[in-house]
Amino acid sequence: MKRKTLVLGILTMVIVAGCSLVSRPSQEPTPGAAGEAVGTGASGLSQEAADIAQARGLGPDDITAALKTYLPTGIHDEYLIFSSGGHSGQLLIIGVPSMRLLKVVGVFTPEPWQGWGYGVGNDVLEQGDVNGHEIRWADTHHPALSEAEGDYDGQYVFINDKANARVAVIDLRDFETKQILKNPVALNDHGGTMVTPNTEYVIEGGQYAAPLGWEYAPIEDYNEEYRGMVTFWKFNRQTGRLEADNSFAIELPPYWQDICDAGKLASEGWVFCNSFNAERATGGVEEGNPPFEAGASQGDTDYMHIINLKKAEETFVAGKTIDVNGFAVIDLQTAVDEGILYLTPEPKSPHGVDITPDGKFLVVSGKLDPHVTVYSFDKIVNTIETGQWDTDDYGVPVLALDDVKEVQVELGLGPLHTQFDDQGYAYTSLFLDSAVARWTLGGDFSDLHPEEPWQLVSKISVHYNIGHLLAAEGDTVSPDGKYLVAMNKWAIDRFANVGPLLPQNFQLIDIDNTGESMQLLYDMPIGIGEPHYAQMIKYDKLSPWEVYPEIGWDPQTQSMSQNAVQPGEEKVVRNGNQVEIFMTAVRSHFTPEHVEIEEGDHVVWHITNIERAYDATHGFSIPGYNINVSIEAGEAVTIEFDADQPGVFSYYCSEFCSALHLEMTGYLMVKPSASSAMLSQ
Ligand code: RUQ
Ligand code: CUA
Repeated sequence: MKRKTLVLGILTMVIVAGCSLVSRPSQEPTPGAAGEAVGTGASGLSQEAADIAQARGLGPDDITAALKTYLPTGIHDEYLIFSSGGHSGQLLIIGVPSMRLLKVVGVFTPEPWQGWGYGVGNDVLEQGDVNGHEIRWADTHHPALSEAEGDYDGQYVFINDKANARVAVIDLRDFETKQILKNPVALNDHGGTMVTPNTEYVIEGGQYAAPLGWEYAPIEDYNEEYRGMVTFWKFNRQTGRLEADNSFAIELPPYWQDICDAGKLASEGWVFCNSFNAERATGGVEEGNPPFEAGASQGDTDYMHIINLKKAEETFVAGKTIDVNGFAVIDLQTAVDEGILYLTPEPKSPHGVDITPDGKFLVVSGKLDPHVTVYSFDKIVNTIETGQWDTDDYGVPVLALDDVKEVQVELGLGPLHTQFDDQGYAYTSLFLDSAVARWTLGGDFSDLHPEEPWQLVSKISVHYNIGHLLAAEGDTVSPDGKYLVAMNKWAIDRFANVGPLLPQNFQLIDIDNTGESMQLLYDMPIGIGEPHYAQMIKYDKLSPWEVYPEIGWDPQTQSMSQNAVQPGEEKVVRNGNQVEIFMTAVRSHFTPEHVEIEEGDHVVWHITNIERAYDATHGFSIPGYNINVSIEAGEAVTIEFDADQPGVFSYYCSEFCSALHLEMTGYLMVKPSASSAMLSQ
């Protein structure tokens, strides 16, 4: 009974406090949800809640955690996570603090609900083909929200495909993929995508060295013929497209460049990438050579790459480039001669570079070193100015670690990635420890916290094997603090067993209570591929459309479609064996409902959803022809196919749009051609 009273008291306290946790959008919760419960029925509800708490053995922390993530119906999340969908080739959108999955955006991979690859988006997917090979999966790693002055601006998000070195552009007005580009220089990437502070460029760093343009060269020629790269894709904010003609790559030594970050504020105009095979190990364990894992980690240090992007841009504009597969590349010698590229040692198989919010310090974690190494951008620039350095085998300047290092901070085992909050703390994922370390920044951040600078403050356990972490706007010039998500690779015992392939585990952590310990709030299983990185943006920075701006809108051009069909203009037009169908969709019918064509016709089918109501989406599917599209209010789509199967095909609306949704159907009648009619007799 005593415990019950305690729980009850805390429950009431946190219920009241909890109301201020989440900023509420304009609409009110539906009656009977939290608003009423707190005001009137508190004692009755709390008694029931206390019973539940007792039955489940929930302590005060559990109850607080539950309340911090609970959102009554109709209440929106304060933040959205844009997460890599891993192998699914998609982009996941998740609300915070509720951790509700809101959408899975089809990017590199067909997505049936959105019709992505089943009638629409095919052109975009084809842009990602490699030498004419259809690639319809992707290993997505790092989404990057577009930025203005180093802050997320909520307009676009980019994401890379590590497996095939591709980048994609998603427009956040309608959350649809607009462009996929295959990197012409490399077959795989990893250090993409990251953006420069005003999204002038989208960065795509390479990974496993190979001859540029994926030419052949024997592995014995590794040092001479194999190369790394980093690509700078020019982004045009007006058109919402990356412009290959205004983009360029830099040839790099074959050190296996890994993850990059763009300088900001103090370091704007520079880009930093770590690498993890300065040893230039070439593997071949079957021939008695050390395996890659040993060969690539035998040295004490690898190389951070320091790139002067301003100078690289000038060099590109001056035309001092070579051509690889039709793409401009600054070769390694030019990069050295023009003062574009510098290296500096970084300890023990590092993974990523993360720049502090003021742009003054760079944090690198060695996976096999219990420290993070903090570099001073000032010291880097000063050292470059002195001209005092050694060079590597390719003549690239190597700045001495002692000249550019600020400090090393011991955090724990297997440090990987670092993010920041608004209180002068950094957070680093510890893969081997399965923990997140909170530590203090120095420099101007020292004033923000009571502790000594550059010091481990606390740790929280996560479950298990954390890869990336993300804090709210935690890689921008103005992080929000509040929430952090641990992107755990392993889940082991956290969820019901669903067989040997387990979901990953996203764990939401409250980091708002600085001074006290971080609190684990919620476990979210991710059962659709292995996400790598994600970013968290304040929801009110986004302004997505509710319906497309005009009836007959083409999402690919974000303008009125030439093929828009207005009500009353529906028709079927034949021109030789080319048949063009102009159709409208509205609750609860398609016009026309009969389409009669001939086997062998080439069909171009335009459909406009003429609705103006929020959420009034119609689907359109034709059996046997692998067609299913989603047509949102105002949208105009065009589908093309060859009518190579005679018969009667009932097309129908595949989105439950109305009470008479089942009646939203029609018949496509494909008359057998004379020859197939003969055959069937
Ligand atoms: S990652 S293994 Cu730690 Cu960003 Cu791709
Ligand atoms: Cu339209 Cu169902």
